[in-house]
Amino acid sequence: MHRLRFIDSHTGGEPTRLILEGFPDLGEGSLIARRERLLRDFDAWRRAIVHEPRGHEALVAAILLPPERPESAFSLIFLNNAGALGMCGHGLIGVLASLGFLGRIGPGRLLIDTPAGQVSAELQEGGTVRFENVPALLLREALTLEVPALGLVRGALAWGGNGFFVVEAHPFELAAVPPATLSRACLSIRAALSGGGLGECAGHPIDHIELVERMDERLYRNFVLCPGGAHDRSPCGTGTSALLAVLAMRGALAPGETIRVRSPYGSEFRASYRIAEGRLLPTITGRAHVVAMGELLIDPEDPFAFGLAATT
Ligand code: PYC
Repeated sequence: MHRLRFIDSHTGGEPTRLILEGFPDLGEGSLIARRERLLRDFDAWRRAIVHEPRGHEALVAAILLPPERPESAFSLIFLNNAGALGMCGHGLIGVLASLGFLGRIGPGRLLIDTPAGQVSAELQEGGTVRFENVPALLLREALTLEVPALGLVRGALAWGGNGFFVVEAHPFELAAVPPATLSRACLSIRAALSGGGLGECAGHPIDHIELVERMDERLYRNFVLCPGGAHDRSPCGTGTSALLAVLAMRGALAPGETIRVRSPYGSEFRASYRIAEGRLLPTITGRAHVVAMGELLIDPEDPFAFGLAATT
């Protein structure tokens, strides 16, 4: 029997499962090399953790690893139902709240390595976490796509630790449309994007679709479809970072100004950015709650030990 020690949290409704102990050794090398090794040699473990019967489509797992850089406290590799992420904002907030709950970290700024780069994060009162993300980038401005059954949608390709098509012109009032309808629309947008050869831009996979609606001058609502077909229950930290890059390049938000971004379930992140050495550095603040902890048991005799194939 394999045993994995875990702690679960949610950040504005989006779940994070932090794996503390028991994951197979990923060996030496960069975090990107270790993430590749994980997906090549230990993908069954990802499925065991994330998929049914232990997980579900929206779950993001974070594997806690030793730091890659000497000044960092630890490293994280984020896994979802489709593979691995570059960074995960809601996941990082969940990880810090969970480590705080366990007494393994206290208040104060920590540096953390992720495959997308080094981030800094600070645990505040009551599970609130503020982090400065990897640099966000606008990859392609003013992209208009013809999408079957939706018509023309317009947006921009941007990077916030993952690749996003940030769609600002679309036919939806986001709060009035059920998530299943928005998910179907995002799948059509993603198909049109890859059909147009835009599934990747400047070496970055564009595998998240983010519908955005401006509610007032400093408040946005979003809906993010993740690579495995689940939608983010939180306002999506990397998606909010990508949105900041779009707003900054358009001159719609100055450094230091704060916006709020609201998820389909009403949870919010606060977001702003600074410019350092020509790079746009997003700061995101959100809150997580711990919901469970214990051991995942993986019985090699169990036909579904490594996840239901139907959810892969
Ligand atoms: O918060 O960055 C995020 C995120 C990415 C995918 C799901 N959540």
